[in-house]
Amino acid sequence: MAISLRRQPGANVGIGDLDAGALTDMYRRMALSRALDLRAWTLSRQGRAHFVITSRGHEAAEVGSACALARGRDWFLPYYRSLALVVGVGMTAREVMLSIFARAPDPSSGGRQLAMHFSHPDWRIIGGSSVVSTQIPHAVGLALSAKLSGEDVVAVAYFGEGGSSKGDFHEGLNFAAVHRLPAIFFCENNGYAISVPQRKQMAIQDVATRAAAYGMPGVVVDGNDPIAVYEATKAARARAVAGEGPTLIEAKVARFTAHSSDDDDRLYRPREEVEAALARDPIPAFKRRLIALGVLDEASDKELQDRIAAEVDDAVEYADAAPDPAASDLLTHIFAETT
Ligand SMILES: Cc1ncc(C[n+]2csc(CCOP(=O)(O)OP(=O)(O)O)c2C)c(N)n1
Ligand SMILES: [Mg+2]
Repeated sequence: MAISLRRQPGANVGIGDLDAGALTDMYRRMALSRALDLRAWTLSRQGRAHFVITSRGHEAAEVGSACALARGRDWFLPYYRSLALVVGVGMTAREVMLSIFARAPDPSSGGRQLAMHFSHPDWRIIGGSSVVSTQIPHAVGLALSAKLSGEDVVAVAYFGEGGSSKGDFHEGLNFAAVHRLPAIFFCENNGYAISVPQRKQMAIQDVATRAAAYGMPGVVVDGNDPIAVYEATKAARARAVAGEGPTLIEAKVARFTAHSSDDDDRLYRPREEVEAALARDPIPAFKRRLIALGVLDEASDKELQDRIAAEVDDAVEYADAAPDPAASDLLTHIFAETT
C-alpha cells in the first residue's frame, strides 16, 4: 500500500490524508487507552475492580480502525478486548472507569455488565455478550438495515481469531457477502484463544484466507501499524458504502497480558514470546515515527502523558465516588414487567 509522507516544514506535515492533528489525536487515543488499561489492571489487583480484560498490544489495530470510520454514524460492535477501540471512537476516561467500577451512571450498562463490555448510544457502540462472536450476526443485521434504508453507514464487528471458529462467523460472513452488505469484519489475531494457540484452532496461517470461501476480499494487515490499519479500514469502508459488499480484515497483533485478570499465562506461554511481543510495542513505535516526522517531540509527548495521567486519576476518583446501581433496579430490563 503506497502512503505518501509529507514532510514540508511548517503546517503541511502528515501521512496520506492524516495531518499532524489527526496523527497526534490517534497517538493520544492509543496512549490514553494504554494508561486506562494499566490502571484497570492495578485496580483489579487491589480488589477495587472485579474482573478486567485488557487491550494492551491491540491499540494500534483498534484505534487505527476507529479513526478510519464515520464515528457517530457507523455501527461499532466491539468485544471484550475493545477498550482501545471505544477510546478510539470517543468514549471518555470517566465513562470507561464507570464501567470498570460498575456504577449506576455507567453508559455501557448502568453497572450491570462485566467490565469491558462497552456500549454507548451516542457513538453507536452496540453492547454485546461475552459469548464470543455473537456480535457478528448483530453487525450483519445492522448492515442489512443500513442497506435497506440507503444510509451512508457501515457496521463493523470486532472479534478474535478464536471467534472466527464459531458458527456465527460463518453465518454472518456468508449472509453479508450474499447480500453485499456494508459490513466490515475486523479480526484481531493475537495468536491465542485464552490458552489455545492458533495452531490448535485452525490449520491455516491467516484467518483472512477464509474470506475467499464467502466471496469477499480478505486483507492481512500489520496490527502494530496504526496507519496500515487505518488505510485498510478506509478502503473496506469505501467498498462497503459503494455497494461492493463486505471485507474481512485480519490485523496481526500480540496480546501483552494474560487473557484476563483471572488468567495466568505463565502456565502456557513462553516468556520469550511475550518479551518479543513487548519489544514490538506499537505505542513507542508510533511515537518514534511521529517524532521522525516532526509531528511530536519529547517535550510535547511529556505534556501529553502528564495530561493523560491526570485524566485517568480524575476518572478513577469520579467513578469511585459515583453511586452503585440501586437494588430496586435489579430486575429492570430483565422482565417485561417487574413482578
Ligand atoms: C461460545 C463461547 N465459547 C467459549 C467462551 C470462553 N471464551 C471467552 S474468550 C475466549 C477466547 C476467544 O479468543 P479470541 O477470539 O482469539 O479472542 P482474544 O481473547 O484472543 O482477543 C473463550 C474461549 C465464550 N465466551 N463463548
Ligand atoms: Mg485471540
